[in-house]
Amino acid sequence: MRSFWTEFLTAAASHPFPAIPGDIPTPYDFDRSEELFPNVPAAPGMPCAGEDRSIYRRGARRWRKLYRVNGHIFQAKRFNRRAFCAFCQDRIWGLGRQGFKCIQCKLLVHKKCHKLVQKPCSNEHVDPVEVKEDANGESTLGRASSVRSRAEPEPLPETPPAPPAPVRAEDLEPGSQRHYSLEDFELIRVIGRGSYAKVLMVELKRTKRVYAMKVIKKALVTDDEDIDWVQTEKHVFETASNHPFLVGLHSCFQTPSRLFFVIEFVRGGDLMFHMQRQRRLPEEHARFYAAEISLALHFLHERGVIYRDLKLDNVLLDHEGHIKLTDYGMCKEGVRPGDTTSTFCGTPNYIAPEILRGEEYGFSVDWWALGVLTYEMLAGRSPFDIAQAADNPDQNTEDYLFQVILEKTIRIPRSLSVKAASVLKGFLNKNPVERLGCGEGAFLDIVNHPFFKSIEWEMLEQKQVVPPFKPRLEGERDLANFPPEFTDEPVHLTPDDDSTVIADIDQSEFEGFEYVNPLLMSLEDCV
Ligand code: C58
Repeated sequence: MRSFWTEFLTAAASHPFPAIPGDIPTPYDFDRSEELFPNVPAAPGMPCAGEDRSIYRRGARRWRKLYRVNGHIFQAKRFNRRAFCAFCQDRIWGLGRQGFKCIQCKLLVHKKCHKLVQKPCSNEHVDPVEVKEDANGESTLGRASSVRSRAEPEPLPETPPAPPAPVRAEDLEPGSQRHYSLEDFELIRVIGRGSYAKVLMVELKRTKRVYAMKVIKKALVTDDEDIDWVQTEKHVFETASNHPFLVGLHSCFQTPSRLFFVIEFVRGGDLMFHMQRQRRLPEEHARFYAAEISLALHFLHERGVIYRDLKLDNVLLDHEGHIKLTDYGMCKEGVRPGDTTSTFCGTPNYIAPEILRGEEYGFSVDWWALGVLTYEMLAGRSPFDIAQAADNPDQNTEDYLFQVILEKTIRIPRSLSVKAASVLKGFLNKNPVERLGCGEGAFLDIVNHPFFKSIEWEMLEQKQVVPPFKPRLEGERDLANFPPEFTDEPVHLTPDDDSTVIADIDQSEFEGFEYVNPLLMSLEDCV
C-alpha cells in the first residue's frame, strides 16, 4: 500500500523521467476538454443528447448464466431465508450462491444436485416479466480480498429492473458498431495496481488518444458470486457517466484470460502523489477537494451506490485541477436510504469503525473515509498514524491499526482552524448515526457546515469554480504527475498460452462483456 506520510520523505520534489520508448508527439492540443462525451448534459447525471443508456446494460444480464436440465432453467441464487433442496431435501445454506432456482417453476435445489433433478419442469412457458425480475433481482456481494471478507448473506433490496429487452447496439445500426481488442491499443506503461487489477496507460492506435486501461485476470473473478462485482463495476460506470467528478467508460473487451475496462484518461495524477509533494494543503485547497468529492459521493449515494474505496489514490486531478474519482471495483449498488450491508472491505486506513465492529452499514462509511482523507490533506498525515509505531513491530500491524480506529480519540492538530477541526470531528465520529452527512439532515448538513461556507455548491458542480491548483502538464502523455514506483515496470501482459489456467475459466460467465461507448465512437470518428 502506498502511503504518502512515509513516502513523501523519500519522494524527491522532481523526478527525472525516462522518455517512453516509442513516444510519439500527439497532434492534440492537450488543453482541450477531456470530457468523455462530445456534448454537455443538461445537469450532472442527465444523459447527453443522443445517449442511449440501455447500451450499458447490454451484456450485463447476459452474464446471468442459465443451466438447463429437464426443462428447468436454473439460475444461481443466494437464499436469505431457510430453503431446502427439492432433490436431496437438505437445507441450502452457506455463503454466496448456494443454490439454484428454476426461473419458471421456482424449484429450489443445491448447485451440486441440479444436474440430478429428474422431475421435469412444471412450467415450460417462460413468463418474460418473471425472467426479467429474476435476471436482475439478485443482490450482489462484494469481491473478496485480504481486506474484504464476506459476511452473512444480506437481505438486500433488488436493484431496479433494467430497461426492457437487451438490445445490442449492433442490431440497431448494422455494421456501425465494432468491438475493440487488445491489438487496437499500444500499451504505454503501468500506472497502478490493486489486489485485483493492473492499470495501464494506453493509446488507441487509430486516434492516438490516451486512455487508462484496467486489466482484471478472469481467474480472479470466476467464483460464481464474484462475477457480480464486474457487473457492478459496469453498472457504476453507467451511473457515473456524465458526472463531472466521476471517470467515464470508453469500452470493454476481453481475451481468454482477462477483462479490460478502457477508461477516460485523467492526466493530473492522484491526490496521493500531489500530497507527497505538498506535505500539507492549505485549508482553502482541502476545502475545494473535499467539496468536489462530497458532490461525487452524494451523487452516487442518491443513485443507491456506496463507493467504499475513497482514498488519496482514487482521487484523480484533471488537467484543470478538478477531481475525478476512479475505481468502482469496491462499489455496492442497489442500496436505498436506510438500507445496510455488511461486507468487510476497504483500504485499512480508511475503514469505518462500524465495518470493523462487524455492524451493518450504509452510506456512512463513505463520509468517514472523506473525514480520513480530509484529515490527511489538512494535517499531512493519517489520523491513525502513531508516531512511535514504526519502531515497535507490535504496533505496525493491521490489527493494531484497527484497534486505533475503533478506540483512539482523534487528535486534531492545533494549527487547524476551528471550522476545519469541527468538520473533521463531524466526519470522524465513530458513531455513524451521529456522523456528519449521516443524520436527518444528511447531505444538507455537509453543505451547511461552516467549513464549507465559502463553497458555492451549484457553481462547483458545474465546474464553474476555478481549482486552487493546476497540475503542470507538458503534453498529453506527460509523466510528471505519475507515481514514480511504476515508471520502470514492464507493460507487457503475459501471453494467453498458459492453457491450464484458461481451461479452468468458464468463458460463458463473461459473455456479453464487450461494450463500446457509442458517443465516444462518434467523437473518434470526428478526429
Ligand atoms: C492512480 N492512482 S482503477 C493510478 N491508479 C489508477 N488510475 C486510474 N484508475 C484506476 N485516468 C487506478 C487503479 C484502479 C484499480 C486498481 C488500483 C489502481 C486512472 C483512471 C483514469 C487515470 C488513472 C495514479 C495515476 C493517475 C493518473 C495517471 C497516472 C497515475
